[in-house]
Order: sequence, then structure tokens, then C-alpha cells
Amino acid sequence: MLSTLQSLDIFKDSYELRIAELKEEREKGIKVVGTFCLYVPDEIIFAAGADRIVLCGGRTDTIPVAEQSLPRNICPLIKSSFGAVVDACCGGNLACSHVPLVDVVVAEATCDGKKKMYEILHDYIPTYVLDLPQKPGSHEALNYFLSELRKFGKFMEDLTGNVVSNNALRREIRSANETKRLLHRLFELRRRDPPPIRGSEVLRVMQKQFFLSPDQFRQGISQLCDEMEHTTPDARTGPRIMISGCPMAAGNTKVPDIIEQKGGVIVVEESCTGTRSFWDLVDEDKDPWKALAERYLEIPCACMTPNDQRVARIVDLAKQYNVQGVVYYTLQFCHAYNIERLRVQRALKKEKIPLLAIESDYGDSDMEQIGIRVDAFLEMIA
Ligand code: BJ8
Repeated sequence: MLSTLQSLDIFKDSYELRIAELKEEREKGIKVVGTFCLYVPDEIIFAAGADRIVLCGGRTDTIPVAEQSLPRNICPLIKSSFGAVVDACCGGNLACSHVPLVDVVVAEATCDGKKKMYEILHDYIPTYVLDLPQKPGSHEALNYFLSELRKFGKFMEDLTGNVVSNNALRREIRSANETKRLLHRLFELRRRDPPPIRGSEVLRVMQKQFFLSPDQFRQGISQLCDEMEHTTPDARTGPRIMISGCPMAAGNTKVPDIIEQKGGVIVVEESCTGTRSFWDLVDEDKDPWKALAERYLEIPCACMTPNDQRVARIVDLAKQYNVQGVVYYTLQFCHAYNIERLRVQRALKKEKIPLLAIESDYGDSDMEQIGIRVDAFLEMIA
């Protein structure tokens, strides 16, 4: 079904423009950083006068390239991302437009698969790894992460030759907060019944969040919200669904597409391509480094332990969005999200909110089976 929201075209048309912009920047000597995770603060990259582009892979065609070096039984996001880098660096023909634009990768110590992949990635492209405490709740963890962020700031200064000043950081924190506030506005509109936009459309927009420049992205979101506020949505009458779990990188829209084809109405996503990226703002009144460390350690990723805040957030979102069922999405072999499902399921059960667990890869061989299970789930909760 074609969307009636004209503003979505801004995001569709933005790809070529952004690639051209990044090429131009590189010709002028501006450094471009490739990232894979929410834990790497854009604010520090921009404060150093560099640009950034997301490298998370959602494509299937780069996976066979990765499987020549990596085990097959690891998460498809890792394989797809790694395959895109290897293919681009070894003169392959898959034409990833992102990798050739990148001077350096800034990676992060999150799940085991990513950490070990980054060690090999360094053979193809310079890779800096930001370390993370795994138990984020303590004072010690905060101090450690603060020192890691300062080290990262120094790395960016050496890369760009620019100083990461407190003023520049404050400016970037304000800018990133502005984006987050706009995303709150967008997601607030989705609480309506029926919501004025489909979940699969929001996902495609969110997949551009770390690809477009902040200005481009904000312009698009702002116009989209204006239009949504004055649009009478098509009648969408199916059960209200939340998707929770692993991120869905660009190219991967399989599960939301199936849910909507079957009549489900996706109203919110608890994921890194959903609320996790923007829900919490950075405190603008504190020392900027400390404020960044505090806020980034609050990201409720399943790589952290314990991760009570994620469980609480899911229950809270389910209530706020009047959700009738949660589709818990795990990428195949992602143990962190897969195991954490049990705690999420128990918490939701207490609130009488049913959960459907789907574990999948980027292929299409399980589409029919997922469709059957989604159908049965929607029928049960309708
Ligand atoms: S903050 S979710 S972007 S680590 S799906 S590669 S965890 S095996 S992507 Fe993530 Fe940062 Fe956390 Fe978000 Fe590993 Fe799981 Fe694969 Fe994952």
C-alpha cells in the first residue's frame, strides 16, 4: 500500500544527496567516521569537526562474503556489516556506498560477536574501539566510561587536528537533544488511535537517523510531524503492536512488513532503530563530558547487566501506547536479546500483555512460517 504522507519522500530522496555531501566533505579534508552502535556519541565526533555515517548492515548479499572468514552461526547484522567492508576494501562488486567514504571506524565493546569481528575489521579499515563497562549502574562504571569518552575525544582530536572544546560539545549536545525532542514529537503522534503513520514507514525513517546529517534528518522529521498533525489517517483497525528487541538495520524490514500485511498496527518500537536512540536526553546544564557519560550509560542494551531499566521501559511503553501485544524480535544467534526475552516476557505477563517471540535472519526462507505465527498471534489478541 502506498503512503499518503508526502513528507516521506524527503527521506527517500535523501540518499544520493547525502552520499554526494560526504564525498565533497572528504575532498575538503573533513574526516568521516563509520559507526555501528548507539554507544558511540555523535556529539564528540561532530564537536571534533568530523562527520559520521552508520555502517550497520541489513543487506543479505554481503553475508556470503563475510562467511568466507567468519563463522556462519553468528548474528546476521555482524556478518552483513563485515561483508560490506571486506567487499568494498577488496574491490568487490556489491557497491556499498558507505564504506569508501569512511576514514576510520569507531567501534564499541558490546556483544562478543561484534568485539571479535572488530579485531579482524582492523585489517581492512582503521578501527578504534570504545570500551564500555558491562555493569553500568555504579559510580565506578560511570568514572570508567567518562575516562573512555575523554580518551575517545583525544583520538578524535588527533584524527582531525581540531580541539574538542567544552563549548563545541555543548553545542552538539543541544543539537542532538533537538533531534531527540523531534523524535519524541513523532512518536507522541503515534499514540493516536489510529496512528497517522505505519510502523514500517517509521522504521525506514529511523534507519536514516545515523546516515543523514542532523540538519537533514531534523528537517525531514519536522515536516513529517507537521503533515501527520493535519492528516486524517486511513482506518487501521488491527491490534496495536509493539516491536521490541534487536535493531533493524537498513535493508531489514522483514518482520514489520509481515506484521502489517497480516493486519497488525505497529505503534512503537523498543529498539536501537526505535525509542532506544532518542528516549533519554543529555543534561544540558552539567559538565558536558559527565552529562554524556551518564546519558550513554543509560542506553538499555541487552549487552549490559543487569538491564532492569529495559524491562521497565518496555512495560511502560506498552502502557503508554495502549499496546495489545508485543512482538519480541531477536536476530538469529543474538544471545543477549534472546536470553533477556524471558525477563521481558515475565514482566509483560504480570500486566497481561501477550508476547510473540520471533528469531530470524535476513533471508526470506522463514517468511511464510513467521506469517503463520503472526496471523495466529493477531487473531488471539484481537
Ligand atoms: S546499543 S543493540 S546497536 S550493541 S543484534 S550485533 S547485540 S548479536 S546490535 Fe546493538 Fe549497540 Fe546494543 Fe544497540 Fe550483537 Fe545482538 Fe547482533 Fe547486536
